[in-house]
Amino acid sequence: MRVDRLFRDARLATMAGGGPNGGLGLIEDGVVATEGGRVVYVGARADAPRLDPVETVRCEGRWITPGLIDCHTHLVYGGDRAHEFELRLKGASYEEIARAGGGIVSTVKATRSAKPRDLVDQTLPRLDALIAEGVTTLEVKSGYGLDLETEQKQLQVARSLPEHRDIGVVTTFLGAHALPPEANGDKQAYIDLVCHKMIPAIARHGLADAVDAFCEGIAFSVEQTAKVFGAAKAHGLPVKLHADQLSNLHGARLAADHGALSADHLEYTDEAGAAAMAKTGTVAVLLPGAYYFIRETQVPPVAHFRKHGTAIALATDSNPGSSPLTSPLLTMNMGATLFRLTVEECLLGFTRNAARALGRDDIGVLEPGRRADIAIWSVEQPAELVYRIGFNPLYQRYRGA
Ligand code: DI6
Ligand code: FE
Repeated sequence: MRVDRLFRDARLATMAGGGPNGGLGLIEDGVVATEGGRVVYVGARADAPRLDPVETVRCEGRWITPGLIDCHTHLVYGGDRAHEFELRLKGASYEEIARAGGGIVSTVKATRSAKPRDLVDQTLPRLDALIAEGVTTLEVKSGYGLDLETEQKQLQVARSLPEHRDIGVVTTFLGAHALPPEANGDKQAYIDLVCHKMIPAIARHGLADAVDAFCEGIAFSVEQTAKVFGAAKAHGLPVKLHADQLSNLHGARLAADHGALSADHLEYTDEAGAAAMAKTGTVAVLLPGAYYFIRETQVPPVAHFRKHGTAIALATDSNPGSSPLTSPLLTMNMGATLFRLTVEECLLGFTRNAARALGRDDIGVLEPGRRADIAIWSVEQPAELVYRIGFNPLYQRYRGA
């Protein structure tokens, strides 16, 4: 069989098979053959058909995984919040900072005033950090515009990133992230704007692959979130949710009831929420970077996810306020150390289950027919990808067509 590229002398973690949170699909002395940007063969060298490659990549015993998928980021925004971080370290409270014009509103201001080109320039170093650790697809949320024009600008910038780097981008509209200052505290009116003006326009222009909301005391209620989900569905867009991050508003159940692709954060989710998610196949996206950075102490209910078979994914949640993190490898280490996830759960969380959280069945697993998105690692065993802190063993990264 003639193929574009043959990866040989490799050890493979294909991520195929197993239950919702198990099954790395390990193959010793494996090969991967790709043609037209897709995987055409993956398996043991001994079982492979005769392959006639244009290019051969000798992996010298290194490990191959699918390219990593960061399924929850807020990567595109203006400005930064380092100064606010300094103030917090000196004892300022979140409220004091917000009253002094800081917090999420300062990022909204900086994002509104940035030209698209400036946003691209500010985003690329963060994107490069992800790419350097093997990321081949990422999700980017809006939510720092909070008006139609800026939300569209954020999504357009996110959609343009593949013009600058070899990366796959999935976009999510997060208009219901926070209340903009001009709403003068009227959450209901702002949610009406999101539902009746923003979602229809964003759907019409094809700018988002999904719709997300922040359901929380400091953000939007269950009823307001349900309205956003209704509008998303009316425009054919799947939904996701920032749920139960700071308190249990039963966001996990709400997400499951709406057939959401994922519910994310979930520190305060209860067993009923975890069970409801398992039933609808809603993925639990855990974000240890935010847990760490805001010094949360409530751990997400991992035992309940395991018991009910709720698929677990992991992501950086890269954002300027609660998770200024651009390292999937450190995120996996945090998932293991802080949430006691297993090595399998961490690796599946950045591959197969991350793909599910984005509703994608063409990435996240190495198997025939899927995209040839591949990361090659200079490690002796997959556990090293989770075990090390601040060390990057990526050898090569490939993206299919
Ligand atoms: N949850 C968070 O932790 C961030 N957004 C969200 O929905 C906070 C974002 C920020 O402070 O900029
Ligand atoms: Fe987030």
